[in-house]
Amino acid sequence: MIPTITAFALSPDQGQGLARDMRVRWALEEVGQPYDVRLVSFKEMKQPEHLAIQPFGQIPTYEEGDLSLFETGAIVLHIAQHHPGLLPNDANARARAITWMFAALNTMELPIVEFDVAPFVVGDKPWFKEFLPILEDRVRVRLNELSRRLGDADWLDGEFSAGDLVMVTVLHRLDGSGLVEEFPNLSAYVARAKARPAYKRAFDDQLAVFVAASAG
Ligand code: GTB
Repeated sequence: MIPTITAFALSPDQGQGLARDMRVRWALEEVGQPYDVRLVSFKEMKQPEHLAIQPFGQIPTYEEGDLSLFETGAIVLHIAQHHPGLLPNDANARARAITWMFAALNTMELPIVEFDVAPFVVGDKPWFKEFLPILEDRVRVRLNELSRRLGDADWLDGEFSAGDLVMVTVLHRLDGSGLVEEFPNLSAYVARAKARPAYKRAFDDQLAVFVAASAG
Protein backbone atom coordinates (compact mmCIF):
# COMPACT_ATOMS: atom_id res chain seq x y z
CA MET A 1 0.00 0.00 0.00
CA ILE A 2 1.34 3.42 -0.97
CA PRO A 3 1.32 5.80 2.01
CA THR A 4 0.31 9.45 1.69
CA ILE A 5 2.07 12.19 3.58
CA THR A 6 1.10 15.83 3.92
CA ALA A 7 3.46 18.73 3.29
CA PHE A 8 3.35 22.51 2.96
CA ALA A 9 1.78 23.71 -0.30
CA LEU A 10 4.11 26.71 0.02
CA SER A 11 6.89 26.14 2.51
CA PRO A 12 8.15 29.22 4.36
CA ASP A 13 11.73 27.92 4.01
CA GLN A 14 11.36 27.88 0.20
CA GLY A 15 12.04 24.15 0.02
CA GLN A 16 15.37 24.18 1.86
CA GLY A 17 14.70 20.98 3.81
CA LEU A 18 13.60 22.61 7.07
CA ALA A 19 9.94 21.58 7.02
CA ARG A 20 9.64 18.35 8.92
CA ASP A 21 8.17 16.29 6.10
CA MET A 22 11.83 16.17 5.00
CA ARG A 23 12.66 13.50 7.58
CA VAL A 24 9.64 11.40 6.59
CA ARG A 25 10.47 11.70 2.89
CA TRP A 26 14.08 10.77 3.62
CA ALA A 27 13.07 7.69 5.66
CA LEU A 28 10.75 6.54 2.87
CA GLU A 29 13.50 7.05 0.31
CA GLU A 30 16.02 5.13 2.44
CA VAL A 31 13.78 2.07 2.57
CA GLY A 32 12.65 2.38 -1.07
CA GLN A 33 8.97 2.91 -0.26
CA PRO A 34 7.13 5.03 -2.87
CA TYR A 35 4.68 7.54 -1.42
CA ASP A 36 2.13 10.16 -2.40
CA VAL A 37 2.09 13.71 -1.12
CA ARG A 38 -0.99 15.78 -0.33
CA LEU A 39 -0.11 19.47 -0.19
CA VAL A 40 -1.94 21.61 2.34
CA SER A 41 -2.14 25.34 2.88
CA PHE A 42 -1.85 26.91 6.35
CA LYS A 43 -5.62 27.46 6.26
CA GLU A 44 -6.33 23.81 5.39
CA MET A 45 -4.06 22.64 8.23
CA LYS A 46 -6.42 24.28 10.73
CA GLN A 47 -9.64 22.77 9.27
CA PRO A 48 -11.47 19.87 10.98
CA GLU A 49 -10.49 17.39 8.26
CA HIS A 50 -6.77 17.91 8.89
CA LEU A 51 -7.18 18.34 12.66
CA ALA A 52 -8.75 14.89 12.75
CA ILE A 53 -5.40 13.41 11.73
CA GLN A 54 -3.08 16.09 13.20
CA PRO A 55 -4.60 17.54 16.39
CA PHE A 56 -2.10 20.43 16.42
CA GLY A 57 -2.88 21.51 12.87
CA GLN A 58 0.60 20.83 11.54
CA ILE A 59 2.38 18.88 8.83
CA PRO A 60 3.49 16.22 8.19
CA THR A 61 0.99 13.41 8.61
CA TYR A 62 1.21 9.85 7.36
CA GLU A 63 -1.72 7.79 6.12
CA GLU A 64 -1.53 4.16 5.13
CA GLY A 65 -4.80 2.27 4.74
CA ASP A 66 -6.74 2.73 7.96
CA LEU A 67 -3.67 3.94 9.87
CA SER A 68 -3.06 7.64 10.24
CA LEU A 69 -0.11 9.02 12.18
CA PHE A 70 1.30 12.37 13.18
CA GLU A 71 4.59 13.36 14.88
CA THR A 72 7.65 12.77 12.75
CA GLY A 73 9.39 10.68 15.40
CA ALA A 74 6.49 8.23 15.45
CA ILE A 75 6.22 8.24 11.67
CA VAL A 76 9.92 7.57 11.08
CA LEU A 77 9.86 4.85 13.75
CA HIS A 78 6.84 3.24 12.07
CA ILE A 79 8.59 3.26 8.70
CA ALA A 80 11.81 1.91 10.23
CA GLN A 81 9.96 -0.88 12.03
CA HIS A 82 8.14 -2.02 8.91
CA HIS A 83 10.99 -1.96 6.40
CA PRO A 84 14.57 -3.17 6.59
CA GLY A 85 17.35 -0.61 6.43
CA LEU A 86 16.84 1.92 9.21
CA LEU A 87 17.07 -0.15 12.39
CA PRO A 88 19.51 -2.95 13.28
CA ASN A 89 18.17 -6.49 13.73
CA ASP A 90 19.92 -7.04 17.04
CA ALA A 91 17.44 -6.09 19.80
CA ASN A 92 19.89 -4.08 21.90
CA ALA A 93 21.34 -2.23 18.92
CA ARG A 94 17.77 -1.51 17.77
CA ALA A 95 16.88 -0.07 21.18
CA ARG A 96 20.01 2.11 21.09
CA ALA A 97 19.14 3.43 17.60
CA ILE A 98 15.66 4.34 18.86
CA THR A 99 17.30 6.04 21.85
CA TRP A 100 19.21 8.27 19.41
CA MET A 101 15.91 9.20 17.75
CA PHE A 102 14.59 10.38 21.11
CA ALA A 103 17.88 12.15 21.90
CA ALA A 104 17.62 14.01 18.61
CA LEU A 105 13.99 15.02 19.12
CA ASN A 106 14.24 15.87 22.78
CA THR A 107 17.73 16.65 24.03
CA MET A 108 18.96 18.24 20.78
CA GLU A 109 15.92 19.65 18.99
CA LEU A 110 14.50 21.56 21.96
CA PRO A 111 17.41 24.00 22.47
CA ILE A 112 18.01 24.21 18.71
CA VAL A 113 14.43 25.24 17.96
CA GLU A 114 14.40 27.70 20.89
CA PHE A 115 17.53 29.33 19.46
CA ASP A 116 16.19 29.31 15.90
CA VAL A 117 12.79 30.82 16.66
CA ALA A 118 13.91 33.35 19.28
CA PRO A 119 14.37 36.21 16.77
CA PHE A 120 10.74 35.79 15.61
CA VAL A 121 9.28 35.27 19.07
CA VAL A 122 11.20 37.73 21.25
CA GLY A 123 13.40 39.59 18.76
CA ASP A 124 11.72 42.92 19.62
CA LYS A 125 12.39 42.69 23.37
CA PRO A 126 14.99 45.04 24.88
CA TRP A 127 16.84 42.09 26.45
CA PHE A 128 17.03 40.07 23.20
CA LYS A 129 20.69 40.93 22.50
CA GLU A 130 21.74 39.46 25.85
CA PHE A 131 19.33 36.53 25.62
CA LEU A 132 20.37 35.17 22.20
CA PRO A 133 23.97 34.28 23.21
CA ILE A 134 22.54 32.36 26.19
CA LEU A 135 20.37 30.28 23.86
CA GLU A 136 23.33 29.86 21.51
CA ASP A 137 25.50 28.55 24.33
CA ARG A 138 22.82 26.05 25.31
CA VAL A 139 22.98 24.69 21.77
CA ARG A 140 26.78 24.73 21.82
CA VAL A 141 26.83 22.65 25.01
CA ARG A 142 24.70 19.96 23.36
CA LEU A 143 26.73 20.04 20.15
CA ASN A 144 29.92 19.62 22.16
CA GLU A 145 28.47 16.60 23.96
CA LEU A 146 27.26 15.08 20.72
CA SER A 147 30.61 15.72 19.05
CA ARG A 148 32.43 14.07 21.97
CA ARG A 149 30.23 10.98 21.68
CA LEU A 150 30.50 10.73 17.90
CA GLY A 151 34.30 10.99 17.99
CA ASP A 152 35.72 9.77 14.71
CA ALA A 153 32.89 7.32 13.99
CA ASP A 154 30.84 7.65 10.82
CA TRP A 155 27.48 7.20 12.59
CA LEU A 156 26.18 7.45 16.15
CA ASP A 157 26.01 3.72 16.85
CA GLY A 158 27.36 1.34 14.24
CA GLU A 159 25.59 1.43 10.90
CA PHE A 160 23.54 4.41 9.65
CA SER A 161 20.13 4.24 11.35
CA ALA A 162 16.90 6.14 11.91
CA GLY A 163 18.74 7.75 14.85
CA ASP A 164 21.24 9.36 12.47
CA LEU A 165 18.48 10.31 10.04
CA VAL A 166 16.51 12.20 12.67
CA MET A 167 19.64 13.70 14.23
CA VAL A 168 20.84 15.12 10.92
CA THR A 169 17.47 16.69 10.15
CA VAL A 170 17.59 18.33 13.59
CA LEU A 171 21.14 19.64 13.03
CA HIS A 172 20.07 20.92 9.61
CA ARG A 173 18.04 23.56 11.43
CA LEU A 174 21.38 25.17 12.41
CA ASP A 175 22.44 25.67 8.79
CA GLY A 176 23.74 29.18 8.33
CA SER A 177 24.42 29.70 12.07
CA GLY A 178 28.02 28.43 11.88
CA LEU A 179 27.48 26.42 15.06
CA VAL A 180 27.81 22.91 13.63
CA GLU A 181 30.98 24.03 11.81
CA GLU A 182 32.61 24.68 15.21
CA PHE A 183 32.75 20.89 15.51
CA PRO A 184 34.52 19.44 12.45
CA ASN A 185 33.43 15.87 13.16
CA LEU A 186 29.77 16.95 13.36
CA SER A 187 30.12 18.96 10.20
CA ALA A 188 31.57 15.90 8.43
CA TYR A 189 28.80 13.72 9.92
CA VAL A 190 26.08 15.99 8.52
CA ALA A 191 27.82 16.18 5.12
CA ARG A 192 28.17 12.37 5.05
CA ALA A 193 24.46 11.93 5.71
CA LYS A 194 23.40 14.57 3.20
CA ALA A 195 25.53 12.86 0.54
CA ARG A 196 23.30 9.79 0.74
CA PRO A 197 21.28 9.37 -2.46
CA ALA A 198 18.07 8.97 -0.44
CA TYR A 199 18.63 12.34 1.27
CA LYS A 200 19.22 14.00 -2.09
CA ARG A 201 16.06 12.54 -3.59
CA ALA A 202 13.99 13.66 -0.61
CA PHE A 203 15.51 17.15 -0.68
CA ASP A 204 15.00 17.54 -4.44
CA ASP A 205 11.38 16.36 -4.20
CA GLN A 206 10.63 18.81 -1.39
CA LEU A 207 12.30 21.66 -3.28
CA ALA A 208 10.40 20.76 -6.47
CA VAL A 209 7.11 21.39 -4.64
CA PHE A 210 8.16 24.93 -3.77
CA VAL A 211 9.57 25.63 -7.24
CA ALA A 212 6.35 24.44 -8.91
CA ALA A 213 4.17 26.44 -6.49
CA SER A 214 6.09 29.65 -6.98
CA ALA A 215 6.11 29.24 -10.78
CA GLY A 216 2.40 28.74 -10.98
N1 GTB B 1 6.50 17.71 16.66
C1 GTB B 1 5.91 17.80 15.35
C2 GTB B 1 6.51 16.73 14.44
O1 GTB B 1 7.69 16.38 14.63
O2 GTB B 1 5.80 16.20 13.58
C3 GTB B 1 6.17 19.20 14.81
C4 GTB B 1 5.55 19.41 13.44
C5 GTB B 1 5.80 20.84 12.98
O3 GTB B 1 6.49 21.63 13.64
N2 GTB B 1 5.22 21.17 11.84
C6 GTB B 1 5.36 22.51 11.31
C7 GTB B 1 3.99 23.09 11.02
O4 GTB B 1 3.13 22.43 10.50
C8 GTB B 1 6.13 22.47 9.99
S1 GTB B 1 7.80 21.88 10.24
N3 GTB B 1 3.81 24.37 11.35
C9 GTB B 1 2.57 25.06 11.06
C10 GTB B 1 1.84 25.42 12.30
O5 GTB B 1 2.23 25.00 13.42
O6 GTB B 1 0.86 26.14 12.17
C11 GTB B 1 8.56 23.26 11.19
C12 GTB B 1 9.19 24.28 10.32
C13 GTB B 1 8.47 25.02 9.43
C14 GTB B 1 9.10 25.99 8.66
C15 GTB B 1 10.43 26.23 8.81
N4 GTB B 1 11.06 27.25 8.05
O7 GTB B 1 10.43 27.83 7.17
O8 GTB B 1 12.24 27.55 8.27
C16 GTB B 1 11.16 25.48 9.72
C17 GTB B 1 10.53 24.50 10.46
